[in-house]
Amino acid sequence: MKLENELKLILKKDIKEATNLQLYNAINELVKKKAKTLSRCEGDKKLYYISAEFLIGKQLGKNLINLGIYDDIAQLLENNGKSIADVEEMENEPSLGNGGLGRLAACFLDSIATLNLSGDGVGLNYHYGLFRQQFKDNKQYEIPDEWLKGKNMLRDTKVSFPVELAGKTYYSHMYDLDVIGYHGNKNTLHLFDLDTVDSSIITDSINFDKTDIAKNLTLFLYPDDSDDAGRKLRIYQQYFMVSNAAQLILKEEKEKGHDLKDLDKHVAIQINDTHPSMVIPELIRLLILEGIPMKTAANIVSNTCAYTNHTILAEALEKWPQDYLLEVVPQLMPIIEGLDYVVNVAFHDDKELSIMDSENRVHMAKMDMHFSHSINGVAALHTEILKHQELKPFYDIYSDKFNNKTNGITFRRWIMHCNSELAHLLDETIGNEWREDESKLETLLSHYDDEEFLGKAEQIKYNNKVRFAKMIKKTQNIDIDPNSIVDIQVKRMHEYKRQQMNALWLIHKYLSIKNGETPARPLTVVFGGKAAPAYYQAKCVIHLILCLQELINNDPEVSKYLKVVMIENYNVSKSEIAIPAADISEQISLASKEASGTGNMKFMLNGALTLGTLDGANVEIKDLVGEENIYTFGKLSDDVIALYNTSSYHASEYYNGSALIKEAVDFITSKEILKLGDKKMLTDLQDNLINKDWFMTLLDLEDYCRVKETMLQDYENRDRWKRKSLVNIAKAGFFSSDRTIRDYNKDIWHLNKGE
Ligand code: 26V
Repeated sequence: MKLENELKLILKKDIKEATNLQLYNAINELVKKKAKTLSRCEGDKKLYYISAEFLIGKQLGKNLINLGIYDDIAQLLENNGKSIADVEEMENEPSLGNGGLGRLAACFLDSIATLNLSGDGVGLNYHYGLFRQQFKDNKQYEIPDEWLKGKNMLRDTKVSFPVELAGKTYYSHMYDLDVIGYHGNKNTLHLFDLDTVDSSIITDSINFDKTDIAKNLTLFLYPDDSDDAGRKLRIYQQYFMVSNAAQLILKEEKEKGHDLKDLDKHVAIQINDTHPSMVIPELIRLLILEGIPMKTAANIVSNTCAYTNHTILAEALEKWPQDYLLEVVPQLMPIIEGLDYVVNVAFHDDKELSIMDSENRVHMAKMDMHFSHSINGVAALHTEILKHQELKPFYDIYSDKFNNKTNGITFRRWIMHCNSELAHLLDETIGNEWREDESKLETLLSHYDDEEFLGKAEQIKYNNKVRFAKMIKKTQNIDIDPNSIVDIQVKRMHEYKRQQMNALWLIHKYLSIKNGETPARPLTVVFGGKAAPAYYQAKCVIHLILCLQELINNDPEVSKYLKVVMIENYNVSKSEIAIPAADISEQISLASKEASGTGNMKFMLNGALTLGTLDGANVEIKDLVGEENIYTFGKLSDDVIALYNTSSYHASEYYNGSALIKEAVDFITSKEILKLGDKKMLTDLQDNLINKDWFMTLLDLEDYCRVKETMLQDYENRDRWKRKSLVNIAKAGFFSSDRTIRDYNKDIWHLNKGE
């Protein structure tokens, strides 16, 4: 049947007559109908990717692309006076993740299905995803984001498992989401939920009774873990997730008639950071209940499970107090103690290797490393730091288990959907094979001097700036000039990511314009990102940026040349509008601290040039594009690690030793800023920079200012800049998550025999 007729049949009216919401619901039904006809991805082995976060973003556009009908539907709507973008806007955004880790899981599911590998995701169906961020008085406020209201893509299933929490049995409810591969078959994302969850326990903002498990278990994504009740709830959530996962896996294995002793031959489990680590003792426990001896069970599980580390920040490595585990999951403690005993016997009570420490805390990552067959970092530098620094004692005993899997992004969302104009220009220029085979992007290099391509790409960048400017005008009523250079730093707010360094540069720039040094071309500096509700320092940085936004945009002398935008409630959909508009991609973390970054890859693919430290995957970007097509600055990771090891970094020396630094830091509490902001927050931020500065902002500030200035000057050589941009696009193929997933499969999962 023709698409038009199919759609009308569901709509029961003319497309012209339908509202955008009716169209959204109808097209959504059409997607579900088409997904039903797809085959499941099959293989010799099945992967279960367990993750507490799947930051899947809006589904409609991506599904239409993967079904190969996006352009047809867009045309059909246009012929009827409607716009696909307006219809896509009707979908509630599922914010089931915090940032990079959750978004990576979503990109991976897309690639696993696209490569026709059999692999399902397993996670939780949070009723409220990450909070919605609102700005008032130049501060962040958090409000609940009820993404499940209205129609959505979830499929109700009858599947339910009993899960024991603190001695009480709860019955789960599984919801499924189709994961449609690009021009391919489908897998499933299983999200577990509890029917008794009740949003009436929310008091104000995102606060709620953290002790009422029946009502709060899957209510929110990672509730604030700054107090004990919050931390305990995280254990409840994690166990609920992995117990369901383990039961689902064993059920499917039994249904296939497989012997559970052969689990590792039929199943691969990827543990996404330590949040799902309890799947190891839980599976062992269930196998023991099936009559398999503990030692054999532990071996089977080790051969099945693989662990991915996503951070070297010590505070982010989970350690659970034994008391909490005894209270919430008493059935697991004997298993964990047994595993700890095995480790202690094998390694002669070496405390560095023990799962339990002297304060009776259970180190989840250590359990993962002992009882899985693969340990991977997420970028080359990150894996090296894990091997030789953070996890060295484990690398010494398990060197064979360590491997690197540099992150990637799905090109379906991060160019085909968010920048369809550029995608079509690529088709026109190098053919459309790059859509199935990312390595073909490199053929764009032969168009290095192709003025027609360069001109068209420049025009598309301009169009994307216009689209971005419209969004900012509509949502925040700020005017930005599409002829300006657009410089963007979007990511979670964290001191190690150093948004504060960019803000200090902004002050420096503001003061120099005030001083009569006017730039050659206007500049728009864009920030976006949420701070964890309990993360005070990050909130102070947001506060400073919002004060600067108010000061600079309202200064008639300066705003001709410089505009500041802090995007409110930055999320996946807003990133899809922002990233294609960028000229400059800010990736300025303190070297050694950003495990990989994935935003850096999205900007590169969309033709922005990176301004960054040699951290995470920036190192690999540099290796691919060459020194002349990236702007790097700052101390190297080895220097930074040495500074930490010798405690020899003192921010005050940098503050006192540089007029530029002193002037910028002092301005944080200038009368101009204090007029707009909260004295305590601004003073605390300033004090912290001068007296603590744990993530060494002042160390790199001068070099950052120098290189950023060079970059802005270089922008004026348009011919060269456009070519640099071309090289970035051409070399981005390596960062396709299809490549990453092929590597996981080849080295870790082996989902098909002979592969
Ligand atoms: C978690 C926490 C939790 C408590 C306190 C501070 C803190 C700091 C960082 C984190 C992040 C945990 C893991 C994570 O999201 N890592 C990100 O994973 C991305 C995908 O691999 C990677 O690109 C990012 O560089 C990495 O930060």
